[in-house]
Amino acid sequence: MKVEKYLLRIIEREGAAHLSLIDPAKQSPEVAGRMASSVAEGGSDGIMVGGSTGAGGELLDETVLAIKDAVDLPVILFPASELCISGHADAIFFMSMLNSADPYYITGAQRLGAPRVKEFGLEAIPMAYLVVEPGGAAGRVGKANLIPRDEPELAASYALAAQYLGMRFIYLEAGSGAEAPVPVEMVRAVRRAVDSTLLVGGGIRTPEAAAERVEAGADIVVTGTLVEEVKNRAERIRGIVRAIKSGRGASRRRCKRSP
Ligand code: 1GP
Repeated sequence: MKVEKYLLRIIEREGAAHLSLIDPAKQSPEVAGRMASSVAEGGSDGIMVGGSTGAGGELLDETVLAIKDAVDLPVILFPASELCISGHADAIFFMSMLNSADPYYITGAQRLGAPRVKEFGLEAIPMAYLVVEPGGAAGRVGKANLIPRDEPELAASYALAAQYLGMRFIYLEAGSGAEAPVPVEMVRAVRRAVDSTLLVGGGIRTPEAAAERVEAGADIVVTGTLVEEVKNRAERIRGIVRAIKSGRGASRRRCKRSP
């Protein structure tokens, strides 16, 4: 089954999905494989591989292969540039940072990477990447005109533009390790504006924070820093997964999407 369809099916049946982010630059492929096993044990629905450091080449290939050896979950590339593409992954978030000040991050890297995506036969999932304050490394590297935390309607306008441009997924990113995740009010404003599949990530560390954002309309919660924690990794992920799949979010999505 295609990865996009797999994710949509989980969202429809379980109310929301959880993705774990592994940055290939932060550990050996072998350790990445072990991390993947414990997030799978915690109930994560898939693994995103990438990071602002832009690891590519052999390290990326070996990391993807180690993860695929360790778990039966889809591996989705989350590339910082055209150099971060591996033919061993199952899919790629083919993303454009719509609020970047640098055209390279909007269409430049995409132009350079597209032929490789085709050559590898990767499933490309079109995604708008919107970076919200504080933005972290993603905001700095991508030269983002950060969306202020108190301007939910600005995020909603970008999201609507993304939908009209044909992007089926929209990622609201506060930056890895952000002190506070994307505000709930902003998630709600974006959900009101679009029907797209909505991802939220950056600074989500607790089941409550994750569940609040799903209740506000997020379809997919992404956690990265939590995955890097050595202690109780599976339990911490399990707490988040349970919270997003059992709350009001679950019934909300089921009601909205059932025929
Ligand atoms: C970063 O949104 C992701 O792109 C994950 O953020 O590391 O804070 O979970 P965290």
